Amino acid sequence: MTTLNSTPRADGFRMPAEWEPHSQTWMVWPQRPDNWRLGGKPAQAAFSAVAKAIAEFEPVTVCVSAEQYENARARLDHPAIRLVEISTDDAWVRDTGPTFVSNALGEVRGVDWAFNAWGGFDGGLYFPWQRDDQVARKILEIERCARYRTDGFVLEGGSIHVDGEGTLITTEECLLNRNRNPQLGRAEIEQMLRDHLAVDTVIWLPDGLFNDETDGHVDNFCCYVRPGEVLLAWTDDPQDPNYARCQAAMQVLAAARDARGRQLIVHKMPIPGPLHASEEECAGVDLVAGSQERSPEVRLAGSYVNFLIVNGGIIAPSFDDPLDEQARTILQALFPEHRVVMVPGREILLGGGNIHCITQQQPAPQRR
Ligand code: KQY
Repeated sequence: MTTLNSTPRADGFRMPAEWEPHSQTWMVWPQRPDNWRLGGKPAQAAFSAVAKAIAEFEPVTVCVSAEQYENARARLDHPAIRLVEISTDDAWVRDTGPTFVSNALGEVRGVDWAFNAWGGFDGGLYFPWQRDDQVARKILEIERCARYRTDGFVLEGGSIHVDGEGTLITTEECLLNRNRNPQLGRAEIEQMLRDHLAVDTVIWLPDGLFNDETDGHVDNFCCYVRPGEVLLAWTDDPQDPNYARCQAAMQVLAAARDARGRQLIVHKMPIPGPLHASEEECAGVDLVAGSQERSPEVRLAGSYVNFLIVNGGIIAPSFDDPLDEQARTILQALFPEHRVVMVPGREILLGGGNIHCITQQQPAPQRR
């Protein structure tokens, strides 16, 4: 495979918006018992439902270990779902997979960011993470896509959203965290984003959602729905620990201008819950030193913003919550040309993320 020493921007590549056409979506099969309760069985059912929902709109490739191949193949019984055997540490391909970039000639390449399990030895969620750090490279190799590797620069795909027209949204809580790139300041981090994603404007929200174990990934809090319009997780309850976070994000978004000089329209999405894991759910997770502990006292970072845009569809989590239908209505109104499909997201949330976090879109080659 080819690893390039240049940057995507210098080579005429940019990160497309998620709503641009995909050739497929990538996922990874969950199995680690210190993150997924009951040996991953409920999570495997949840991931299967997500994969099959996406497969109604576009092809899906699921990476699976050798020992889980037979089981995964039997459960992912859909003609549009392909399995490939890849060793991983866990199942968060948004963060471990490549960020695909494309050019006007219809070529697709990938950025392989360094990965440190969301903070390395300073708050990271497990050790070792070497196999997860290799996922992007392996996917690019399978797809015969050239690779840009950012050795020493840590970034997860869930910590960024782009509008495809030169603007990126992220959070200071994550990207400026000392457990990612302590050697770099804000300006240097912005420069990495400019060089690797071909963006011109970076909008920095102060924080992500309360208790998000990724240190506030933006994909659980705020996303683009089209150029100039974002969707922000929202509460009007001053007692909610998310209140100050939402207010601070709104202030930044209201004052922001995007790369094309637009003022942003901000849509609000209610936050489900508060949601908590039950005693029984927590008891089903293996206790391993260095892995994330689970407790019913800790509020889960549940969010309807953690959805995936696919070709003609929106795949969004539901939580068996009274707000589920309102979330669906909001999404359907924001995406009138897409069909909104809600898939139970609780099991994925118990592992620390949701549908956007467990998926990675690969853009279709497009001549522009
Ligand atoms: O939400 C994500 N992007 C990843 C969450 C990782 C949680 C590991 N327990």
